[in-house]
Amino acid sequence: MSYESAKAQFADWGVDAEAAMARLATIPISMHCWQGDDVVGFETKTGSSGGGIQATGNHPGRARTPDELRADLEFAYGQIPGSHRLNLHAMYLDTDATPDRDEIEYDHFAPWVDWAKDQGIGLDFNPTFFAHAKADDNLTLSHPDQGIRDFWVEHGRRSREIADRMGSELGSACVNNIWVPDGYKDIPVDRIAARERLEASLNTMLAAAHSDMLDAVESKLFGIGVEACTVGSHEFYMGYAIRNGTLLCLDMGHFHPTESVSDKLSSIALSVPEILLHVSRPMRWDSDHVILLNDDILSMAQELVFADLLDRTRIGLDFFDATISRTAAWVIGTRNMQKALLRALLLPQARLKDAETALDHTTRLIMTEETKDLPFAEIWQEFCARHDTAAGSTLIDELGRYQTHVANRG
Ligand code: RNT
Ligand code: ZN
Repeated sequence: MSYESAKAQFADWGVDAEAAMARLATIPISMHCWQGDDVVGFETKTGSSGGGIQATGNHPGRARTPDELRADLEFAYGQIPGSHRLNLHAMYLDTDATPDRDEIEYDHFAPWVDWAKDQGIGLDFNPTFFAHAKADDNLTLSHPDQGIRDFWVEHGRRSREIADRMGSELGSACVNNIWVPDGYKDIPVDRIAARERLEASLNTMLAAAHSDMLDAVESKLFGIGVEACTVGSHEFYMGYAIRNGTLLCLDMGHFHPTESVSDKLSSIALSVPEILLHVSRPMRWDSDHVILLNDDILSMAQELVFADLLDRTRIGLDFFDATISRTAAWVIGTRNMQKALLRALLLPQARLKDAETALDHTTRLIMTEETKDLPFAEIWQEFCARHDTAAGSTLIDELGRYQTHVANRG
């Protein structure tokens, strides 16, 4: 089928395929640097990620240096149509210096900013509160020891300064997302004290006003090793974000598996100005599998479009699979997020809403089911062609060639 006849089929439903593609091209997806190297980072020390998160697998080709990671990212961006950002973690500094986490400065990240300018992309940032000796107890900002809390507060304070400078250098506000692993393996007896400490640390960390960065806070249900209690729970951060005007980050792997994260968007949007997403695919736990074009992602995209939340939601990704080509993982996952958004933009939204308002649930069901047969693939292929990116089986060759090229990395 040609693009023109596909476009005509959408027009029969009152949908403008050109407008959908034009909108999709403006939605940046913030690709996470950590899929490229299994969440290891470029600090001099070695160690596991810790904090209850883990990349499993040993596929060849892991990026070992900032230059390798940037080369991989450039390749991946070349296979992804539309608009891009990069989400960096503080452990991905690019410098010969060896600062501890409480000593990081903008200069340690300046090469990333120069590169982002060349690429014409925006940057987002994250303080790294794991994979460090002072986080070995899985307690950081809520640690009972004031000295440890101060260390992490300083790390977070500096991260905000770095994010702010990145935002001003690039002319695009940098989201600085705070996730801490803090929690208890077994049942704590003073939960409120831990939460009061986390709150006080956050308040100190966030005290300075910055104009080119946005603060986000990320909740979690549980992690490996912190089964009994997560200090930064959903309720904790929902309240914190509302009271302090920060973004709330929803990671799709951070809720009970039967909860629908897409259903939360419209409720949360009534109370917080902006939302950050970590689009992910949990399998039985927060396993961070590469996102598929499945119902969870499609509903997420549909909520963003139908509830008109695209302008106040930052779409970030959070998955890491070390058993497959890491560049392919980025490309497949990011394209799936875009495909889901395109599908949502191609639905007859007004007619669906009219049927629901009229309590005509029969027509609503006919429409949701019949529109599943529309030729979404042709519009996606046209979008890829207009952005000079491969689609369909040619993508296999592109991704395979690059993987062969990086497979001999040690
Ligand atoms: C951990 C959180 C967090 C991390 C990244 C690396 O469960 O999802 O967002 O995955 O910061
Ligand atoms: Zn996350």
